[in-house]
Amino acid sequence: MTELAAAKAALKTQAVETPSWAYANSGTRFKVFAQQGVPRTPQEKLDDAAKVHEFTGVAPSVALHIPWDRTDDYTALAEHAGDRGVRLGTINSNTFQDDAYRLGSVCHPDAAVRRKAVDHLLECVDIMDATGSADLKLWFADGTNYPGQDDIRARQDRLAEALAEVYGRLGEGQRMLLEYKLFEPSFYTTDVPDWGTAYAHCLKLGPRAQVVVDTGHHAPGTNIEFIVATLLREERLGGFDFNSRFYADDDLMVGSADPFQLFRIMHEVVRGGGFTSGTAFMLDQCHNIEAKIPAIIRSVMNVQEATAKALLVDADALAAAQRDGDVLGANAVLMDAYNTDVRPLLREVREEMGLDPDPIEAYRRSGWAERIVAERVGGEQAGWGA
Ligand code: PSV
Ligand code: MN
Repeated sequence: MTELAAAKAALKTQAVETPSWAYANSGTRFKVFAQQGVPRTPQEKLDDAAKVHEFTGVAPSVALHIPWDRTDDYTALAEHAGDRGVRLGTINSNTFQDDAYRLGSVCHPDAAVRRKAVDHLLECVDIMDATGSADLKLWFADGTNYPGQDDIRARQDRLAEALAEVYGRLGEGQRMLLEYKLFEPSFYTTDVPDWGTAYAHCLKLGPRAQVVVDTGHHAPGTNIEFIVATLLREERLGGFDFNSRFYADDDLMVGSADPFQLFRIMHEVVRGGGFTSGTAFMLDQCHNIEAKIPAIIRSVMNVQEATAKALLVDADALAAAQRDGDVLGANAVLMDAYNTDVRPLLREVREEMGLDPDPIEAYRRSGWAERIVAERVGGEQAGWGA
């Protein structure tokens, strides 16, 4: 197979998971701007996600957030997804929106609060059993705001204990993905602030505990591709939460602010065998002012473009230049791939997959946007926390 044919084949099998909450209303702490046609139920979120998959061909699964997507019958929800050509993906836990969690969840000084939090995580594994989901994603808002507020070390012990209980409950083929975040909502210490802390916990738990890299969760200037390379090398890169940031955890469209960073990340994914190692490629985004479904389609396309460029890196020429100590030559090999216009290639890939070459335009023509505005009248629109 030629290199181009291999790149095309890889692009056709790519899978980007979209998050249920991206289809719902969201905003900032200042204002949530409601949009017309926004889903009112988890089922309607899946209907929208199915459209993203229909037009891109590479967004076959949807991440749920519990309790935002709580429903009486998860098996029926999985069937609803299946009927529309998608499936339920990662189950995201939520231990940050209950009054009990003011001082933390699994790291809280009170054992009763820790119990409540762990019970929620165990409930998430029950849901995975019903939905057939393979991954449990954990992100903890735990931390402290003031020096001395709590014992930093004891909080790590509590975290380890909670994680061990949940890890022990995982069924065959299920994984625990631990997500780190530099800061927010805690501002002095965060209990899982970085990949090193997440990795240390995962290492103790076992091979099915892996780290999630949310691209928005780092200090400015952090070399995220180095983290990706390292975690892949250690076989602990569980997945990505893709999004884009300018300042903090802005949850903007992946690849919008810094497509070059996304390319560098995907280059390390390709280099480290991330397409075959079970790494999950998820979006974690909120579309506050832009139309949601086309924004998600655009995000999926941004990931595809970065991936295509990464697949086009001439690995042999790069290795040769690196071996020769040819600094500029090696850099040029990488830049050549980045500067390639891969849009014609992706249009071809889509046509070969039986899709419209322009997913955004195909979505616009489909009339789905008008239909949901007309049909989704009344009821309560889903939102962050609803
Ligand atoms: C936390 O900021 C986070 O990145 C986690 O993944 C949460 O589950 C998600 O955002 C909620 O949007
Ligand atoms: Mn995230």
